[in-house]
Amino acid sequence: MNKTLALVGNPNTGKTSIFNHLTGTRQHVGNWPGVTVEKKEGRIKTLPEAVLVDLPGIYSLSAQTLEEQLAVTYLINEDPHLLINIVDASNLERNLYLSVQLLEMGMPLVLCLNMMDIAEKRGLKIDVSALSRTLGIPVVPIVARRAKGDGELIHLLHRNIPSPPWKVPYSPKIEEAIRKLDKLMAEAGLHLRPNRRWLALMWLEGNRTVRELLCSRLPSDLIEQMEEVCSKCPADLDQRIRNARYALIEKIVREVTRNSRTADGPTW
Ligand code: GDP
Ligand code: K
Ligand code: MG
Repeated sequence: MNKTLALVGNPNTGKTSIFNHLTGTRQHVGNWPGVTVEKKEGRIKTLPEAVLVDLPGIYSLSAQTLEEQLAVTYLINEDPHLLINIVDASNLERNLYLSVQLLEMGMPLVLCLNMMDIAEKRGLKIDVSALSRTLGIPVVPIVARRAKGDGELIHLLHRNIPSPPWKVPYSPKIEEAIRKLDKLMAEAGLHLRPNRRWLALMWLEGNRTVRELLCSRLPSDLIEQMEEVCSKCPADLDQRIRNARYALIEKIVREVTRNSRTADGPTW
């Protein structure tokens, strides 16, 4: 059986560089359905049963841009076996926003810390094992431009990666809204691969792709009840959800990074 692996990350983090290293000439370039955004698929030499997909570059799963919509639709419908999240190590905080959303989605995930050469040049030290422990997933440092770290990544891809239970702590009001939405979806017998907590969050954030999906799967009276939950929430709800994620990310970044030039952060 084919195993699908998907490369996901912000634009210009090295996804296509890694894709090219891993697949060589064993690749096929087409378009995503209905649009002229390039879709690359390929096979990894030492993992012939796997199909590697290079997803469009995105900053979040909010489904505002075409690329985000394509990626979210892909993640929900194609149900890849493993996500390889390519992260720009020199821009950790911004990149981790997507990582946190992917962790909330609950799919098996490995994190590739790319651009380690740039991070080093800037004097940025990242405690890779601490980051791995905090996120609960494997983290591999690489330099895609020089094909450094490919071996460790391929080694990881042979392993069975579990999806860790992962939660961002939100305020009591948001948690209550999530609980209500979760209950409504559970009562309707909704079973989708992304967990209901993630679907609830995306609903609260006004994610268009998730909205279309749920509206097509659930009866209209239930959709009305789900809308009612939103209408009782503060108007800046999506901002509050973002802020909670960023607060957690800031804390993680403080704990796992140190700048040798400014000597801030922990020493190890
Ligand atoms: P994508 O947009 O995520 O597919 O990123 P690309 O693979 O197209 O890479 C974007 C740019 O970053 C290219 O110029 C790459 O050569 C460069 N790049 C990729 N990986 C590294 C790396 O580890 N270090 C450095 N310095 N540059 C890199
Ligand atoms: K690019
Ligand atoms: Mg690319």
